[in-house]
Amino acid sequence: MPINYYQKDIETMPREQIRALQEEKLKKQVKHVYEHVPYYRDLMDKKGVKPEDIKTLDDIQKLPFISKYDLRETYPYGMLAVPLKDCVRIQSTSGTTGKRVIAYYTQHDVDLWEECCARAIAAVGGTPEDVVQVAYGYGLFTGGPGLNGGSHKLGSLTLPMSSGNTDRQIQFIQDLKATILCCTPSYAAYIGEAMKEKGIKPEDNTLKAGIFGAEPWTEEMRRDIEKSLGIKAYDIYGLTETSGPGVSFECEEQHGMHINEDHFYAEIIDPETGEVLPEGSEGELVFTSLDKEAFPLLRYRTRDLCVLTSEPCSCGRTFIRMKKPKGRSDDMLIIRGVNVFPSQIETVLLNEGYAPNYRIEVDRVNNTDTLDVYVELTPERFADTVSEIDKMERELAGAITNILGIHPVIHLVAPKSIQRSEGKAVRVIDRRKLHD
Ligand code: DLL
Repeated sequence: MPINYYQKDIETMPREQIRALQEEKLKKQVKHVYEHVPYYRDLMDKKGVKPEDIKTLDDIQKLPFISKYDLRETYPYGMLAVPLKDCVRIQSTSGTTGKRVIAYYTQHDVDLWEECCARAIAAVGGTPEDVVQVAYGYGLFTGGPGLNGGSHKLGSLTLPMSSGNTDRQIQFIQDLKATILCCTPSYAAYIGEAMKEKGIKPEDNTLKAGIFGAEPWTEEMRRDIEKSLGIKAYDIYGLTETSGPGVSFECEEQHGMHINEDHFYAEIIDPETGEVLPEGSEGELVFTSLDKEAFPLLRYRTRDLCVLTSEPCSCGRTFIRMKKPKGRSDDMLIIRGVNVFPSQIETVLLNEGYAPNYRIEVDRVNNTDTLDVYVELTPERFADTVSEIDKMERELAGAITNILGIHPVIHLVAPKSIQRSEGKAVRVIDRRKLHD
């Protein structure tokens, strides 16, 4: 099968040319931001750097970072770099961790974003022959609008389902013969589970691929979804601050996500010191939007922890790849002094044969952190007697202790007792924050 691209010339450009293109765009972008965003101009002035000082890509390191703090400070219009009349759209984050981030788009910015999403759909084999079911939320969240626009650009038949109403999702997959499903991985797992309950076998649906992102998910979760839906499951990454989904996407090789480097320049930094780390090191991802007009963030700190590689990929795409992000640095739990990512617990649960329906609760009792993991029994992992359940709980606690080095309390609970997610799953409840 020939490799499917949306914009082959750009996606397979020699790396020197990509870097030359980035350099040229960066210089223009810094000037644009300096001239139109007084807040960032002040940050640059305080650092003693002028647009003329940015002559090469490496000079980017002279520029100040931007973080969520700055976006809150400048809410709602302070980062806007064009007159409001030139904007045609806003999108926004959910604002669960504070004030919402509002992202603005000119028509050029919407086109650029949708092109990135079209590349992602093409990379999983998408063509105008495909029926793309978009089950990410629509509205302020970027998931639905982004993949919707990408599918249009590609010329595929687009089903703008939004998230939720799982029975209808399954009915449309069946009746309209959807071939590509786009939603969060946790919702994909839920749709797979619901299909099974309806007696629909994985081979009985027409889906061939899924494009799943917006939350961290493990390789074990990928295999689980692939099995339950009978598809190949691909990762897609992005954030509202940089446009939305499509900053990077997986190709059929599935060895990391190719970053759309003609639009975004990526750096990995030490989250403590801000120092730029060499390729291959794990650190915080930082993005610079090279040609967005309305909301062009320079050196935006994502808080996502990740590794970059520019080793050639056999798909022919030359864009640098990022590994699956481990999660945001602020998703990391510190429990009894040990760093714990929820994804580590997910890996153990799925490897031990449980389904990806779990909840992690952290608390502090008598000055000691407690870790409780609630996991559902499944038809495959089931026990009737208390002693059997005790044994399974002890075994699972042992498996998690081996990986994390701290001992959790496991609660095996009835099938279907943990709430399913139709969007981004909320799996962690940290009650220590409530006490503080
Ligand atoms: O989640 C954009 C998106 C929509 C991406 C649909 C992919 C698919 P936000 O709501 O602003 O935007 O959240 C962005 O979600 O900083 C990561 O922490 C996390 N995230 C997004 N994609 C992935 C992924 C959208 N593939 C934040 N793996 C980011 C892990 C992801 N984390």
